[in-house]
Amino acid sequence: MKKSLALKLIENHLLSGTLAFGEEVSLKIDQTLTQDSTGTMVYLQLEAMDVEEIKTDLSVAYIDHNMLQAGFENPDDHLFIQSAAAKYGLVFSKPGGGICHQVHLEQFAKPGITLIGSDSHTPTAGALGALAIGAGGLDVAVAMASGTYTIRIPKIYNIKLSGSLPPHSNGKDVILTILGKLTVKGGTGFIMEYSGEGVSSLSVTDRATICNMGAELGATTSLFPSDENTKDFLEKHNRVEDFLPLSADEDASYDEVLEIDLSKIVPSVAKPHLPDQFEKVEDLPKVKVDQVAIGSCTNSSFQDMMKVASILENRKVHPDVSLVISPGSATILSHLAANGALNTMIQAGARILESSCGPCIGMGQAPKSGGVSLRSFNRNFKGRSGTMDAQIYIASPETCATSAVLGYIALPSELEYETQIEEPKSYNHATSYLIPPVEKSLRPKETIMGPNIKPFPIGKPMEDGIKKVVLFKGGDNITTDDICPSNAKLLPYRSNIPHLSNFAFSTLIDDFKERAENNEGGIVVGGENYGQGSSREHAALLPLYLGVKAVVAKSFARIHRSNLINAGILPLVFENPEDYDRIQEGDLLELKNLSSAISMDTLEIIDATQDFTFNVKGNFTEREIDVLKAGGFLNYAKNRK
Ligand code: MIC
Ligand code: SF4
Repeated sequence: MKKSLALKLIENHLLSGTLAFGEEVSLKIDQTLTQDSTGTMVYLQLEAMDVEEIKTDLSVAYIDHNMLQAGFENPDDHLFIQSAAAKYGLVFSKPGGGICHQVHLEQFAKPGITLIGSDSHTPTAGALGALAIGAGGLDVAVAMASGTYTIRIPKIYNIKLSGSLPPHSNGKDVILTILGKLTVKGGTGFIMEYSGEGVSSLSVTDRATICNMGAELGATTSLFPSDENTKDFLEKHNRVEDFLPLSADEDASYDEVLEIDLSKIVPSVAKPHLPDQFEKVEDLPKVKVDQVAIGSCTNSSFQDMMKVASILENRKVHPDVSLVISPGSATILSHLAANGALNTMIQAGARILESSCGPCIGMGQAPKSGGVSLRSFNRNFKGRSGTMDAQIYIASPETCATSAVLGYIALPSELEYETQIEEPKSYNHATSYLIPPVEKSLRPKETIMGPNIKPFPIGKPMEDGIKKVVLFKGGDNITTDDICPSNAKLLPYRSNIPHLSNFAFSTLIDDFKERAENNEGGIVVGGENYGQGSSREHAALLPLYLGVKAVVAKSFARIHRSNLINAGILPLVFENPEDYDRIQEGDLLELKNLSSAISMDTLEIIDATQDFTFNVKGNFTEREIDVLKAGGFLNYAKNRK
């Protein structure tokens, strides 16, 4: 069989299982990454599993999300992670070093490797031909402990590129176009594999933006071939020895194909409040902007920053606009400082933020009430900016910078600027932010835990039946930001589940915790694509802590489904989506004989309030059944010792 690149990489790392769609396989994992907002859980879990040594070639612990240090909580988390990095022999990337995905691309990711990260945008490294998958914290902890990751082989979606990008378009416009066509659930169950003669016209930077936002399609990962541009990128980052040419077999077979002519890609936006709300900038009515934010793991590369500087050169930010810029890594920031671009930005009136996630995760720079904010980021979920009624648009850095000058969402071609950026021949990596693994004999035995770090909840073995009330019924595309909101006030509590549980579902309802407490736990009902967005396992741990036993939805986002199972919560899918309409909040639902029913094709649920029954599907693998029966992965792992 002619193979796609994705299948070749899976085959190269296959430890057990069959190379066929839907099969559960175990893969060898070469690298892992964590960031601080999910990382504290990863390291608490490593501790709980009594892991002594990690099995990967390289694991990096980044600090890039929680950077405000408004109280002791964040710095305590940073120190805990640093101490865990020392204990387990990881590379530690200090606060200020940059956003995990950008730094990993620059310094560590390589063609042909496998990488698992506790962040949904880990697939950014697919730009270099790495098989890079975002996962819940526990799965990353297990990957570090065992050097393996278990996954069901996804289908492969081929995005066939022809032509080349026009000068005012960015990789961002390509992925916004794809999102407009396929929607935020169009990639669910797929690896997006790019091919075609158009690939060679895209820099690794543009490829990284495209792979990054594959997460917004719900895809397992995204992947580009490794070619001359890959070699050039690695050469400039002083590690050409990591180059390995990689591509799919000619005439490889794919499950789906979408053809994109790059020469037709024009500057575009995603309108509020989802990344698939595509519109060409030329078709937008005049939208006045209050704030423009440029950066994030999607679009904060050297080239992006230089285009922004070129647009701002000898111009001023519009008096009614606040422009904030966060370069993706200390390496980029240092180059901008050395070549004068930083000065250009400052002279134009931009506010320069440190190299971190910042406003992308609501850590500061919330827009004014009802304000319009245009961002070069990847997610525009309602409330994520920190202002519930703000209108967030997403676009390329070029569109953002032009709009910051003109005061409304504008086409980059409205201003003259340098569209061809010359990169440094050799990047001067800001390695002072990276602490290499501590030598084995010198590794500390203990980690350092501040008072804000609370133990995480552990599930109880599954009972034979569930009889619980529907605590909340939500619609389609509920995000993990809805289930566990993140903003400057809450992010410092990522290692404190009891505190965070007060805010479960709080972007949607005010009293979820109260409902859960009054009913001694319960069941949640959702529509399509339940749990899309972030990989944060907190979106499973808060419900676990509050006694949620099952989530019944029309469909689930991949990472969240795994996180629910790891937490011992049943993710069940309506067999007949119309039953969703019948169920009401407050209904008492009953699942009987669960120990045997869980292995069946379909399970029956009785709605005792309305007196009818309906079927749901679990579609669990053997391993998932064992994890659920044990009451979550940690119990399962303990039982197996
Ligand atoms: C995000 O973009 O939502 C985050 C913050 O990076 C998350 C991880 C988190 O919730 O900490 C992600 O994408 O996985
Ligand atoms: Fe950070 Fe935003 Fe990227 Fe998430 S999407 S890793 S918050 S920059």
